[in-house]
Amino acid sequence: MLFPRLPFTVHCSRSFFRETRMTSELLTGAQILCRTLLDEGVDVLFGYPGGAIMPLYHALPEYPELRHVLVRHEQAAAHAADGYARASGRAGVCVATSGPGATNLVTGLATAHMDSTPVVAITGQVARSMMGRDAFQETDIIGITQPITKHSRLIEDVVEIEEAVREALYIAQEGRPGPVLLDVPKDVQNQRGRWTGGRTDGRADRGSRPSAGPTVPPTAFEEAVRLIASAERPLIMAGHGVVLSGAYAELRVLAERTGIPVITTLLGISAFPEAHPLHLGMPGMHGEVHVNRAIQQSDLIIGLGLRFDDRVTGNLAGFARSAKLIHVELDASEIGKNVPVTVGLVGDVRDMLCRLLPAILPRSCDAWRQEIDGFTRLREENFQAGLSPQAILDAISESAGGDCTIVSDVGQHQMWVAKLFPYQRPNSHITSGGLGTMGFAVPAAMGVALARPGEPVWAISGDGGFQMNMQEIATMVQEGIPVKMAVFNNGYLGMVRQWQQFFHGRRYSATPIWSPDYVKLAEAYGIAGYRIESVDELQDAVAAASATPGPALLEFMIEQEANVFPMIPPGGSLSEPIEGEPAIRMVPA
Ligand SMILES: Cc1ncc(C[n+]2csc(CCOP(=O)(O)OP(=O)(O)O)c2C)c(N)n1
Repeated sequence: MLFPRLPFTVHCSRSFFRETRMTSELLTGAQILCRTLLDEGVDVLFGYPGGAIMPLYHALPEYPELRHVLVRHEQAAAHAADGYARASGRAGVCVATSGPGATNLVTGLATAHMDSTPVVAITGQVARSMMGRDAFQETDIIGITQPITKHSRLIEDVVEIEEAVREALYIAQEGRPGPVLLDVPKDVQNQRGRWTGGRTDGRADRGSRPSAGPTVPPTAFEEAVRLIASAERPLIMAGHGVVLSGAYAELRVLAERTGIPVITTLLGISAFPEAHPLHLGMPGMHGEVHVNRAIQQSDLIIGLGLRFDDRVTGNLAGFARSAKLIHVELDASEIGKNVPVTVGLVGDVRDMLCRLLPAILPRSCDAWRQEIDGFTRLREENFQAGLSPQAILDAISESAGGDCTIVSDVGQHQMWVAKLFPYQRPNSHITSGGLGTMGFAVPAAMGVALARPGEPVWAISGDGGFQMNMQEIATMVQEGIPVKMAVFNNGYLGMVRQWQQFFHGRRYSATPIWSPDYVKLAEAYGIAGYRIESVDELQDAVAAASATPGPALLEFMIEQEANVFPMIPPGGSLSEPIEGEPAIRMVPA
């Protein structure tokens, strides 16, 4: 498919801009910003221009190696930077103007904060002389984002820029990653200064993730080894920290040497091969019954890089009451925050496993595994024969030879995607876990696609979440980003409808949702569009979309009132799963 030609490419001659760059001795703050980003290895910015960030946009054409992706909404810029970061392991960078541009980033920054993703946001600010006067498009974005950033900084003079950019990238990626915001007043972007080109701090290159945390006493390792050797019903719970530290091989060695079954949390999915005989599945609110039951009967949980949040534990008072806990976690403040620990190992998961593994002796857990095999395994059987999520996900996996990245949105489809897709490669499942941000999938998938060029990337959304950021199709067309977008259309805000069905007497208040004709929508954007209504059409449509070189949109007409089972009711214990619609009951206000 041909992408539309863009008029602006003919307006700027790159050689002209290069010349300007080489001859000027003193650079503007905006030029220093671009140079430093490049020097730190940044190759793509997701952004949207406006008054207070115009000097940066004026400088950008001089740095063609710094690709700028013009999104259609700043929220998408933050999610795209987040997706880029999750897929590459390196910070993603987004740019916005002051005021509404900056505030549009907020949801994306909160999403990155909750899921520990390294994102650097650069916002324009009104000129220093105008600050504090309620100037046009002035907003206190540092104040607004303070609770949802790891670090933020107002740059008050051009001399700070170079060091501030290096520091921002370092802080975003160092230790437990997170978002960082740099607010740059317009006149500082225009101020002239010198670019030193030197890494003054001697810190590690961009992309590395030095481990933090206090020294772990050897006795803690000894205790962990002893517990692992003697437990009768041990489990490994692998979280996002395994992905962030890249501890795939170490996790596998630990599991295979000991025979300990592995559970993967929503953000831990694809940290361990889905089809591995030791893989049990996902725990928590929508976790499989046998997984939650194993947790409840376990005598030792080895938690690797996870927070034990409420969606995983259910009611804390009833969580894994017979289990001791070894908690391996980079962020010391997570140890003991939700669940009492027996041994806390504070450090990067991979580093900690590398230190632990030499002392771990082979053992087996055959009796325990047989016991778990005997637990009920509930499948998604509430789907009538037809276009089930399983069939759709199998077709997608098959079309990519089992090797693609799935970026999911939030809702029922997210749970199906988490539980039913046969993930084969590490870090191939990307979703907004902590904040549960609808509208995440489409823009985040753009970032993933740029971080993994040439690899198949699918964004899977519900009809609600897709409509929150579907404007980004235009970005994909303009930039030639070949994401395949799947919409699971059930005509409802499905997950909320399910709660209404279960806990609000089937009062479907504001959950039926109308959709446009997605095939025509695709056509309007000049991309391939498919509506799939039956299983018979599935293989051909998915294969055709996969073979399309550019973006494609597929609408899957799924059953309208199917539910995600099993489900632990909010506030309930993991021991009390709902496996069908409960007797009608209302949630107290
Ligand atoms: C931005 C945002 N607004 C509201 C919610 C609350 N919420 C969670 S799931 C959901 C329904 C999602 O519906 P849809 O996108 O159609 O997916 P489905 O559940 O049908 O698969 C809603 C409204 C949210 N998570 N994020």
